[in-house]
Amino acid sequence: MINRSVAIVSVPFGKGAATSGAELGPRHILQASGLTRKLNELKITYRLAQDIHVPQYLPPIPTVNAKYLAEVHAVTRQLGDRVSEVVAAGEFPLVLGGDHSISIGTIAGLAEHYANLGVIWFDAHSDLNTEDTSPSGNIHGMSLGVSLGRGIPLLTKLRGIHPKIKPEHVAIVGARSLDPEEKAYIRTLGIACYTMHDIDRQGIARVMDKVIQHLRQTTDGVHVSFDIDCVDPREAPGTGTKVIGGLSYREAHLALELLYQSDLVTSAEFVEVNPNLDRNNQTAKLAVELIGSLLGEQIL
Ligand code: 5AB
Ligand code: MN
Ligand code: MN
Ligand code: MN
Repeated sequence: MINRSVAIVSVPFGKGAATSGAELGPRHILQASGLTRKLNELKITYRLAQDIHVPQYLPPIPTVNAKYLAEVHAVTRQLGDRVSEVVAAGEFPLVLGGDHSISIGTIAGLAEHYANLGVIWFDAHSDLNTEDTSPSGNIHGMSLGVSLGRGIPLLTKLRGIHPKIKPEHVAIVGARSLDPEEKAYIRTLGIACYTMHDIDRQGIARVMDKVIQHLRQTTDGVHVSFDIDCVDPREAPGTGTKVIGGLSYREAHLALELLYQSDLVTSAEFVEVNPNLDRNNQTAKLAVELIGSLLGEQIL
């Protein structure tokens, strides 16, 4: 996978989340925590694509229960265009968030190139709410649902492909905080959801082997959507929706190392790093290390 050149797309947007600060994520991951230094060490060629422009003010779009819909729409529409261009140029898109609502744009751009896109959703949550089921109205809790064609039409119809992905091509890894309607939806659609219980019981290596084996047989590309809150808050304190009992430092690395070895991954995004809540840049540094593992860094 890393015989391709990487195009880094920064998305300084945080209005899809309840706590502001995720908009500072890309800058901290790139500057303070040295992502480009890491890529140089790994001898990976890369370029910084133009940042996504985040509008200061947009007239609100009336909604039932979706905060900052106009802003999320403007950002995800642009991001879809950008990601699609990157793939068309033969590059590997590496998207830096930003809150997890941006995934709507990333996946919209990818869907144009992959009819059967696989998505590995590393997250403490499942992000399958709709306006009607969301307890918060925050769109970062709806983004996987939107990509599956569920929810706000303005977002589900982005770039005219509907739905972008199929439930049988999704694997959620690290879940431990699901809302009642999310659970029901996962069960009804039979979405593969490897909870922390499954990881405790089977081990992360076996879980990842299953995910890889399944997606290898059924998909034509695999996107890794990595919400840093899948990692335990002890290792990743700098994020807005922390849930105890997450992936350990080594489990997170091993999962991504195994994905590198699988040679399946065709794009990735790292989201929900919030520097305002971080301690000594610990979480941004972790994100850089994890990107390293996904792109081929090895201990020996
Ligand atoms: B994140 C919650 N399910 O919908 C909601 O961090 C949390 O992108 C969503 O995974 C968390 O508000 C969204 C309670
Ligand atoms: Mn998320
Ligand atoms: Mn989450
Ligand atoms: Mn979060």
